Amino acid sequence: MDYKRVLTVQDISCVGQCSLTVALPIISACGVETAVLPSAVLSTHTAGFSGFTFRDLTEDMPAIAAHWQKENLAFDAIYTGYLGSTEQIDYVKALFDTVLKAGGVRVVDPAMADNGKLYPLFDMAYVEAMKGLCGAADVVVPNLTEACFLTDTPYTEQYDRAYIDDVVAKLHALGAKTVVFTGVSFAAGRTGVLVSEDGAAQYYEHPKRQNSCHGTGDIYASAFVGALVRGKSAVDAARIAADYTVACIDTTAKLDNHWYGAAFEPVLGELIDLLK
Ligand code: PXL
Repeated sequence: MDYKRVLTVQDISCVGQCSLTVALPIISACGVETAVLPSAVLSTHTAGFSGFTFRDLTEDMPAIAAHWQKENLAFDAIYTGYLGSTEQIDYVKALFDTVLKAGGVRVVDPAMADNGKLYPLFDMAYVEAMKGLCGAADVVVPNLTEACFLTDTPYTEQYDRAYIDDVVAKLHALGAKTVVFTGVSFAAGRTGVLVSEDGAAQYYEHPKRQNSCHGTGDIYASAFVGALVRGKSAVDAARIAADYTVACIDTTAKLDNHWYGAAFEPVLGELIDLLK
């Protein structure tokens, strides 16, 4: 039986339906063993709650990695998301060299910004370090804001295909082999994902929902990783993740006042079906 093991490195937001509380169930539902390395522990995510706690786990990382090496533990893929510090990025890069199996895949979601702005705890030093991590990745999964920060491109919501192609070329120039660019919209009411690899780009368009939910970037990247590790191509995994994310947004729209995240659990069965 083909049974793969992924390591995901991102924070635990205890409440908020993002990062590890999303990645662990989604990748597991894809039939893939999911090991975790928490980058930080927060009482909630940082988008909309105030007064959240934050414990940076950078100091624990070298000993955890050393133990895994001693135990000869290795992973078929490493997927990174929201990290706890700029210093931590070097430890994460080292994991690519020490605990990734030969031929294993490195997926970096530079989860640090949205809607033209960095998330509250990040600064430009973090952006600079994230450029290096993206350069070491096989696949990067940025949204438009993250892609702009990573490529020093002015952020705008009024753009054309030439603007997107230029940003994609700059992301490849950082070193990323495959770019899975989310939330790319060329027409009102439509959005989509552009996958660029091996010199060719494919665009998968789907309806843009009125309700935007927090945490959909993490849902998307987690479903993408699960599908990729299950053997789908990057383009097919990008489509599956998009269809699943839209289903999560639609499920959330039926709820009253569920503002802090997306209800991804009721439609996990749809993701499993999409993988068949
Ligand atoms: O969804 C990305 C994310 C992850 N983790 C934390 C966050 C956010 C976005 O705001 O605050 C702690």
